[in-house]
Amino acid sequence: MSILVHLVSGAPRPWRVLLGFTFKGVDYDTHYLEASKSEHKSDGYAKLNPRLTVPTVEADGMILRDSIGILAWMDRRYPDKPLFGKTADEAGRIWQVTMECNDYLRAAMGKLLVPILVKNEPIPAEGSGERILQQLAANELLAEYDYLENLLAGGPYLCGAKVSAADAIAFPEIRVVQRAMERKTEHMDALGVTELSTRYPKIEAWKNRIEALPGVEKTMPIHW
Ligand SMILES: N[C@@H](CCC(=O)N[C@@H](CS)C(=O)NCC(=O)O)C(=O)O
Repeated sequence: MSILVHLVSGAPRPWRVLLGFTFKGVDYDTHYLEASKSEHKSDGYAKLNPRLTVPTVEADGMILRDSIGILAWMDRRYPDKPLFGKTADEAGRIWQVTMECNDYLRAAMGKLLVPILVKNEPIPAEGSGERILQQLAANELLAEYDYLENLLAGGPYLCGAKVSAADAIAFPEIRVVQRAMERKTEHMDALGVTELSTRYPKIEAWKNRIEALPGVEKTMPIHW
């Protein structure tokens, strides 16, 4: 089967899909769209994905356009190395953490980093409304880090001994936060988002563990 993933470099949701294929050892091709040129808003792309979002996956005539839907599809299509577990209990646990990372980690990360990393806004003045909002977003993100650090007390991956869909959802978010810390150090420091690698040693070890898995290097954003 030939698999083509349409994506934007560094966008977390398509990155999930690349990681899913990678964890399973399934080959895929990529088609990078330039968000700065609105290539994902073109008429041609709209035919594939009327929501004009990434990812979209084409697989032998099948077109899929939701990252979690695509992970669920690939788990049935390629049942080896399941992403959503084998037993009912495993599936329940993995879906729960997957959706928590999708709903809470993703939201906290977006709220904090869109102004800083995407809109390139300066550090807001101390006491300003914007500064208070960014501080609240930073606190939300750190609460999600606390949660993940606790989860990782239970095993090398978020849902235990084996890599799962939950790791595919969380990893891109955590890597983008690291990117923000490297590129916007002063801004992140001002909000108290500092030294995450020493404050959260289990998350740091997990991140390195995922990065060391075969094929993960190929999933990294091409513009980084
Ligand atoms: N529910 C969809 C959401 C896809 C989505 O919003 N992707 C973002 C990138 S991470 C996107 O395409 N943003 C561009 C835009 O909305 O213009 C999924 O999980 O695949």
